[in-house]
Amino acid sequence: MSNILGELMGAIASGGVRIVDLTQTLDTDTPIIPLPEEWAGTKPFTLEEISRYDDRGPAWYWNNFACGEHTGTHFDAPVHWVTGKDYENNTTDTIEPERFIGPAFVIDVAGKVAEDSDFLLTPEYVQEWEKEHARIEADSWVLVRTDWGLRKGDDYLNLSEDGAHSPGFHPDCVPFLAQERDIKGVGVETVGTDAGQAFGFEPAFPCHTLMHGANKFGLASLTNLDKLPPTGSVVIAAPLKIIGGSGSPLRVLALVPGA
Ligand code: 23J
Ligand code: MN
Repeated sequence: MSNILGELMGAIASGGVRIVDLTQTLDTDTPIIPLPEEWAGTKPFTLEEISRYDDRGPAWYWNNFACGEHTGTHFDAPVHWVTGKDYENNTTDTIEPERFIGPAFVIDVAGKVAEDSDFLLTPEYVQEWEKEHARIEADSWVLVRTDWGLRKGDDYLNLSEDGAHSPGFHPDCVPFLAQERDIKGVGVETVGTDAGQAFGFEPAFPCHTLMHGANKFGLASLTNLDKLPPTGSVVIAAPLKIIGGSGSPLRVLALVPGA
């Protein structure tokens, strides 16, 4: 094994590099995105036992599962949005695998979100964060820590009569991250990468519209972002190789420098 990979394996074995799982468990009550009724909705996750060491299969246990591509902790490919539909290699089966791995820049807005469920990350806020930490690198994952992943039950979607109330990106922040910083994509703890009220923004769903319009990715329903340092970790987020896939549930892993 080459030195660099041998050193990495040694560091993982010794705790010098820790693996943090940024994935929520897929369960039958995993929240799915609520869309206004005029639009088709996604299937929730379901699990159906095929056999469990019984007369249906004496020595083996297995299940069928079903869900939408955008269920639970999942990946958004550029083809998911109409603005990203004409890029080459824009589907889960054609994105080059090197693109799934990159350094993570973790912006903590949990305090702001505790005061205001509709908090929107602005380019000014990101630039203040950069002054304190580091400039966001090209081809990086920008992860927004909101502690939303700690919410349980109805508090997660946080639905009111006027729609969901959950944090997201200000429309001006997305071109800043996509063009000025040329990131790989964004990752959030909420059910989707756009704020709960983003159906009414200009443009509607600005993160989907402008991130995928710039051939970038999204990661939704992440958790454990509170376990990551602001800079210095590496995130691996490789979706299932669904033919023509617009996204998929996936396991998202962070490699974090240990003590
Ligand atoms: C379809 C329509 C609107 C949205 C979404 C999907 C998602 O958030 C998603 O999971 O990509 S906002
Ligand atoms: Mn999605």
